[in-house]
Amino acid sequence: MKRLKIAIQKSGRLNEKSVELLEHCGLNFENYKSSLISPVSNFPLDILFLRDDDIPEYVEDGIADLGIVGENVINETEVDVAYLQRLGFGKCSLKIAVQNNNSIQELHHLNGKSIATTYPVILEKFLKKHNINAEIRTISGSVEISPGLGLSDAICDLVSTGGTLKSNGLVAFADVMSSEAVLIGSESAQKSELVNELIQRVQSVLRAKETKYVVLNIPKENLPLIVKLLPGVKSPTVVPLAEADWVAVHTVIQEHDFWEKISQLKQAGAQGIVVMPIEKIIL
Ligand code: PRT
Ligand code: ZN
Repeated sequence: MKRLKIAIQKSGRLNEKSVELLEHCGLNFENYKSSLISPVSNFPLDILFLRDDDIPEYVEDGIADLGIVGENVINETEVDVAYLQRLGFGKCSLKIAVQNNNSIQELHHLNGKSIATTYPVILEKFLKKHNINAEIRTISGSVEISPGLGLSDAICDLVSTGGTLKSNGLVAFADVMSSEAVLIGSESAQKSELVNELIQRVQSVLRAKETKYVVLNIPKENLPLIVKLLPGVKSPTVVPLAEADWVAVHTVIQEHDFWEKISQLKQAGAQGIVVMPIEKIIL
């Protein structure tokens, strides 16, 4: 059987989470920083460790069947690849920023100004879309210092916490794009059964991350109230307790409204609430 190849970042912001995701998919492989390729021992898959900028093209050319990379890199390299799954990590936004108290505060103020960036392709499209005529200065890194050095009037760079902008006396005023890590595939990869198997594993890991397993005790008479609050995977499992008129309810709760749900459950009479992480959810 043909072995698949997946390209992930060798080192950098996406490396650790990419490796972790593949491990949670049950794949066994050595994660030596020195190796460029690592075979998975229990699935017909080889892992290629590359610079993130190279990943979209490797996938477009079919050298790798799959890749994990930020959407910003995909858009910048303008490749033709299939988006197979958003992965929920490596979240950031590409923003335009200027020095504090600058007179540039709205997009149209950028007309006739210069913007330093490592994302000239995305920025050019953005400026065109908004009919802005600004000069793009493509640099290879440390974009945040260019206004201070007098190299440009503004910058267009990735922001996650905002700490870098702040410590360089910059303030963002326009969002160019938001980005997260995605699983991409080559044209042929989408038809492969092995790829589908892998996507399903990835999805079951992601679903599990978004949910918590919850066990709680409740007086039997309050059960209808609780069942309404907890749709669960299908419906909650109800187990009798030694104490008559009490039951234990087993269910899952979504991460996004977790605390809200817990407080509703307490109000509905739930006691002894135990919360556990879920490893996988296979539908
Ligand atoms: O060596 P290689 O080419 O593989 O890596 P790289 O240095 O090009 O990329 P790397 O590891 O820095 O980032 C990989 C990917 O992580 C990016 O392509 C994004 O998809 C994603 N990502 C998420 C980020 C950030 N958050 C981020 N904050 N990439 C870069 N940054 C930088 C940003 O450029 C700025 O310098 O972090 C700084 C801002 O961070 P805050 O937290 O201060 O706002
Ligand atoms: Zn890079």
